[in-house]
Amino acid sequence: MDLSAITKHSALHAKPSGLLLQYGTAGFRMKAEHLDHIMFRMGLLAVLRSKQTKSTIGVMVTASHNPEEDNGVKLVDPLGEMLAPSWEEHATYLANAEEEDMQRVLIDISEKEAVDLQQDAFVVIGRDTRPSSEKFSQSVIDGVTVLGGQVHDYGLLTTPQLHYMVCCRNTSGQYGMATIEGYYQKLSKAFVELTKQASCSGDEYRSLKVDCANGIGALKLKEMEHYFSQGLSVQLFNDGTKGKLNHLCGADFVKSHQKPPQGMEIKFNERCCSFDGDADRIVYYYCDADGHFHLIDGDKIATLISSFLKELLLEIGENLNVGVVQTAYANGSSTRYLEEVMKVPVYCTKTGVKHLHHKAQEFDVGVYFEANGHGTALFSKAVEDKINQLARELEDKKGKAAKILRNIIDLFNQAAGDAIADMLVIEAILALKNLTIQQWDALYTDLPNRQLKVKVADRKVISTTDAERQAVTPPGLQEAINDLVKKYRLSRAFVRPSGTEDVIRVYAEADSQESADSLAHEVSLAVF
Ligand code: 16G
Ligand code: ZN
Repeated sequence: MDLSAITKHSALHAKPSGLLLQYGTAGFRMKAEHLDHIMFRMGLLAVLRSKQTKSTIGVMVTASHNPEEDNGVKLVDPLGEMLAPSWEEHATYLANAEEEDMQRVLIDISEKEAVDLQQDAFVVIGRDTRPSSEKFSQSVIDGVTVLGGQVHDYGLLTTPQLHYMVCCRNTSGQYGMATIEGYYQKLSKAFVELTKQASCSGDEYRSLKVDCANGIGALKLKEMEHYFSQGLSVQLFNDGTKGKLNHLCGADFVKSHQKPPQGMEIKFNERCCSFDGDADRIVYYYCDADGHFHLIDGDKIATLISSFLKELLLEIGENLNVGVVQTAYANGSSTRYLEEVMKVPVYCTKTGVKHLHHKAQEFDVGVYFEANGHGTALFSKAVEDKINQLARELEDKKGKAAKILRNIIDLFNQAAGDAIADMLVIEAILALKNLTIQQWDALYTDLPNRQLKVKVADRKVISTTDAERQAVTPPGLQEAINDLVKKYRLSRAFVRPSGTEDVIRVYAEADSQESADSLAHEVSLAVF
């Protein structure tokens, strides 16, 4: 380690004194003006992680669905997963080191993790379309190079595309080619093959309106569109040419306001979807004959996907364990439908993609989605091998199901939830199953629900257990919630400290909107 070079460069990315930040659920995220030192330091940390794992590490500069003025950064681990929890702690430790302590902290982390400093390091970088992102990726590069790491800067990418690149690079190309072209070709080939097998090729399956949140999803979908246009034509809205990133549009806006994004007119029967600002989340929606808006969230996406997969797996006759992973925010109707009608086991984890992803890895086929539209499906190596073999060897009904599965597996981004990949999976399933968006929506009826934020002096006074469904502290809070819940029918409520904002989140559901609203309100009063 050239310690004097580190000191010199670190001073060029000086930490505002007294600023303490934490590597949260999705990395560091806040107002862009305070983040330059974090970018430089995450470049340094990525080098240490790369040396330790002897693998390529990714750094993504994005603040997802946050306003344009914010930014953020997260590290991507070797197989395209989120950074390991012990390294999240190192990230926080390094981020908060005072200038004069930088060398000591770097040495500390290296010693704790037995990093061989002589080892080569390779870091790949991606960024979203925020005005601050380009400069920030330069700061990351500065951090990587000062520690002697090599860099490949992919420039503008969606978050899941960067996860894909990291995964490809560390699996000797087995997962795909680590280029944007490789990504487009892998997904489009699978999608076009699938849509060719769909018996219905009526016009209603051919077009989709996409709200791109004025973000990176628009650029990438425009680049990719002609690769899959044989199977689907997309009409892009909020493509970043006029509006502001995530402003009154995008998956987060549509899900939390339960209304259409600005800048998109929806006619009866039109199928629409929204991405978030870095294109790792997707929700669908439509308007019925009376002009009422209907949201199809991550829970219903998980239901569509898992029932489709279950059916195909039954056809190939393999006894595989399929599991669905949700969080406490999953609508009670979705959980009931999955368990009672579809007979698939459902598991609940804490909020945050890494928890769901980790749980889903335990199954032969694990489908995970947060209600907010973040999710994907994971297939074990043994299952993939088996399906490949059946697809190669059989020409009968079983072989046909295996071929569909083969393509569906290729279409999912197994490294991370991916709005583009999920969109193509959903479009392929609807076409193959000959389902309209209304029929999909009618699988079950969501229980009315309400989410509220409560500002408190210290959100840490609330701690939870049982995948955030039960409050442990402060004493008496859970009992109070239990009493409130008893007053309503089909009701459920929980509180949890947010991992991304300084607030407490309250969730309630019940048999009517009025009940859900008043239960949420009463629970929020109990928090004080
Ligand atoms: C982050 C998470 C998202 C989660 C959200 C919850 C990732 C990549 N993103 O955005 O999955 O739903 O945080 O935020 O893990 P909250 O803790 O503020 O409710
Ligand atoms: Zn996102």
